[in-house]
Amino acid sequence: MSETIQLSLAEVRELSLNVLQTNGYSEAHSKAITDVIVAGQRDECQSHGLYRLLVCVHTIRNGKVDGHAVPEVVDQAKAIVRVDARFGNSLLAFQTGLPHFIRKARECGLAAMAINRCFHFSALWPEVESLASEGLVAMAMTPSHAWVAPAGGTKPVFGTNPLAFAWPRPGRTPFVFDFATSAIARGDIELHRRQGKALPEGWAIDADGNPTTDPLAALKGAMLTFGGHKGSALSAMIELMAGPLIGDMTSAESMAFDASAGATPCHGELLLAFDPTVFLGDRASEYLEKAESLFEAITSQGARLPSQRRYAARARSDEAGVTVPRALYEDLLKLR
Ligand code: NDP
Ligand code: PYC
Repeated sequence: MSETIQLSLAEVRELSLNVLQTNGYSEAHSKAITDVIVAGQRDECQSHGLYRLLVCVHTIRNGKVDGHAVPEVVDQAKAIVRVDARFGNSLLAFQTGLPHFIRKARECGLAAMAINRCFHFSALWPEVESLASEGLVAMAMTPSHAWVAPAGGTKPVFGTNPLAFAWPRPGRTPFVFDFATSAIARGDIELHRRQGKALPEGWAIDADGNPTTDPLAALKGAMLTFGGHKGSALSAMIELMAGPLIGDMTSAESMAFDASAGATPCHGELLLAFDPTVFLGDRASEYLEKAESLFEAITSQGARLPSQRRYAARARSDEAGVTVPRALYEDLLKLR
């Protein structure tokens, strides 16, 4: 029997909705989560596609997330919208705040959206990509659980703390990057463990502070930041900006709040949006066109843009569906 199974995107959607609703997520939360799970699987982001349903179910079965929470929008300031997720998942809170956030960015030229008290499991690129589709330049960042040691240290302090950026390219898919400030997302280490595969060197240390390629030892020890002290500093910035600045938990506080339940991290998220038409007025399209020479200088020498792999995967999946590990599919069927 093949170790993988082929599913259409409609089948992925139906499976996700079924698993989430059966396990107690409201219709609104199930739809918001499913949109992002389907997008992750479609774009072959394995650590944040269907696999995440296992974590969503574990989180609600542990009584952590409120599967029926209704997010509340607070008009914090002229350029700041706050969304209180009320201990629900972040994605419905994002969707709820989005129209207010876009309106403020268009009125003020730049705006921030702070999402508070949310359980957050998802990739950030769908969020910044949706802002770029509105013609906005966007950034997003969030802490997670304290799994990552600072450069030069051995004890976890930071989360895997992703940072995402999107730049709109009229007539083309936007320039988007989205990465953990750890060497790799935690989800990828978990996938290596599920598949019994060794980790590449440089991702993690064991509980005694020694380098390890064993995923289990890494999960019990600490992950490392990408780029040594540079990733470490960026990770600290994300802790501060998407933690204390918006009145929410750091990764260490999220970990303490979890109390060893192994649930999705609970904390805040900060998003920023910039409207080029306010910065530049009627020169906006001229300068967006000028920006294209940067992308041309990258791709013309054979280097690729971030998200190029994802967009290619998207085109393939839209045409032919997705390939899913059979073991994961069978684990998910048990959750319906
Ligand atoms: P990766 O290291 O796989 O990729 C990060 C980025 O780098 C992507 O934009 C990718 O584009 C780009 N990239 C990769 N290789 C190249 C290359 N050779 N040239 C140019 N660009 C390249 O991601 P991570 O493991 O760090 O993160 C994966 C996901 O996990 C992210 O979406 C992140 O948001 C999510 N995450 C979420 C967390 C949360 O708390 N919610 C915590 C941590 C991570 P492409 O996709 O096209 O390959
Ligand atoms: O993969 O690092 C990760 C992660 C943490 C929270 C959601 N994803």
